[in-house]
This record gives sequence, C-alpha cells and structure tokens, in this order.
Amino acid sequence: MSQEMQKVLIADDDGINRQVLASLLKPDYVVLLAKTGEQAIERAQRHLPDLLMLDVMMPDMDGYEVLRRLRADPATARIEVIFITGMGRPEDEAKGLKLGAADYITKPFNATVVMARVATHLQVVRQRRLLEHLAHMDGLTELANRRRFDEIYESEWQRATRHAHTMSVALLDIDCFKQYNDHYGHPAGDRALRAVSRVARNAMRRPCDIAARYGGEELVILMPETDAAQGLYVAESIREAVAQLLIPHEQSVASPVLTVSIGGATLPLGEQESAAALFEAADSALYRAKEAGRNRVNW
Ligand code: GH3
Ligand code: MG
Ligand code: MG
Ligand code: MG
Repeated sequence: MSQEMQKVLIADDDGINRQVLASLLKPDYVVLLAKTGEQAIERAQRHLPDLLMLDVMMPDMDGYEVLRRLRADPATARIEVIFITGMGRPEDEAKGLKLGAADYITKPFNATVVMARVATHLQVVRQRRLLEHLAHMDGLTELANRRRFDEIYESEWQRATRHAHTMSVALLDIDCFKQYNDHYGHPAGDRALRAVSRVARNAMRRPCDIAARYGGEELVILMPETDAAQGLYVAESIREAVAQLLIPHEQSVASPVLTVSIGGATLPLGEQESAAALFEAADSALYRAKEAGRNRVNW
C-alpha cells in the first residue's frame, strides 16, 4: 500500500486555534479546515480524513453532536476523532471518550504533546488499514478473497434489488487445471493462476466492478449496474485474453493453450430472486460451458 500523506481535518470555530493547529500539522499531513459543525460533517463525508481534530464548543452544533452524526453514517463511522477543547472537566472528557473519540486534549495545549498524540493515532490508523487490506486479500492472486467478496456481494445485492437495478455475476474456472498441475507442476500452476487473475483484474472497467478468488482455481466477477450484454462482453474479453496469454497446456482437452470457462447470470432473473439464486444461475451457466466443451462463455 502506498505511503501517501495522511489527511487531518481540523474543526474549530476559532480562527486562531485552526491556524495554530494547522501550522503544527502541515509539514507532515494534508490539512483540511472546517469552521462549523456542519462544515466538519460535510468535509468529513467528502474527504474521508484519517483523523478529525474536533473542537467541542461551536455555535451551530457542538463537537459531541458532530461525532454522533459521523458515527451514525457508515461512510464516516470509523474516522478517528481527537477532541481538542477548552472543556476540561473530567465529565466532559468522559463523555467524549464514551462517544468513541480516540483521545481528548484540553486547551491550552502543548504543541509537542499534541504532535506526539496525533502521530500515535495516525500510526494506529495506518496499521489498521494495512491489516484490513490484508484480511480482504487473497495472498496468491492478490485479488479480493472470498470473505471480502461475500460482504460486497451481499451489499450490492441489497442495493440492486432495492433500486430494481440490473447486476451481473460471472464465475470463471480454469479448464483442465488438475492436468496442468500434474503435468507442469504446482508452482507453474500457481503462476498460471496468477496470470489469469491479472487478466480478470485488468478487465474490470469501473471501481465498483470486482474480481475475487472464490476458491481454488475459481474466480468470481461482480459487475453492478451491468446488463447481460455488457457482462457477456466483459466475460468474453477475459476468456479471449487468457487464451492470448498462450500458456502451453498439452494435456487440455479444450485447447493447446491454457483456457478458462465462464458462466454468468444477470438480474432480474425472471424467477424467484435471491442472492443465492443469482449465484447458482451463474454456476449452472458455468457447468453448461464446461459440458459444451470448455474455453467458452455461457450466460
Ligand atoms: P475442469 O476443466 O472441469 O474445471 O477441470 P479441472 O481439472 O480444472 O477441475 P477440478 O476442479 O477437478 O480441479 C481443479 C484443480 O485446481 C485441482 C487443484 O489441484 C487445482 N488448484 C486449485 N487451487 C490451486 C492453487 O492455488 N494452485 C494450483 N497450482 N492449483 C490449484
Ligand atoms: Mg470553539
Ligand atoms: Mg474448479
Ligand atoms: Mg477447473
């Protein structure tokens, strides 16, 4: 993962406070500013900062309320928050921490201490992101793993059915891969699987399209807002690109080079609809592609 500069949003109604904090943080972080509670929420939603330095007393909305609202929105719920405030009573601090703030700093503050605390919290944020990334990724193919796919599939399914939108899912399975391993060896099989995964990843056209390793040598491709014709087009381009890798496969019944079969299905199904039914429809389409001779797409 890239080590790009982390973003800190400073929300304080006092211009001097904003300036002092900003000048402390600017050398090390991308600094964003908000003058009101409303602005803090709007900027947090728009920029998704890694950390929010939040004043408590602001005329339009106090910092506690800002934090409550950020926590209530899944998009901003996990932004790290440090209160930085003149409200120094222990009950104020306890309230802020109970709402989920990572830290509570009272004014007047010591610049060195603030910098140290900010650095510590941002380090934790960085490590958490890295762990999340690793937990979602398949180590061999560097595609999303099954767990990640299941999460995304569920939420995209909900979204598609709520808005009556179309959505396509495709299952890809390498042809005669057992023979490939037997003949060329498991390390060569791993390399081939990685090459096929790269092709699938490169075929994703939009940020919401996702290719994941479903298991073994099976990949799954989820394409929200994609009808059958478009899905078929993507699947066909993947099938073609894999064949064009020209990875020799002497033992394949389908072709002299390594190939894949792909089965797809699209919402609406026109029958009983469920996330499982859509997936099963893609799986049956894959089965038919295999039956029909492999190295083909079936929708
Ligand atoms: P078909 O064309 O019907 O799909 O035949 P197949 O041989 O590909 O199907 P089968 O499901 O019988 O075998 C899948 C093989 O994929 C078995 C297993 O050795 C291999 N495989 C699964 N995961 C990996 C992996 O991570 N690395 C390697 N090298 N091989 C794998
Ligand atoms: Mg204030
Ligand atoms: Mg298989
Ligand atoms: Mg196979």
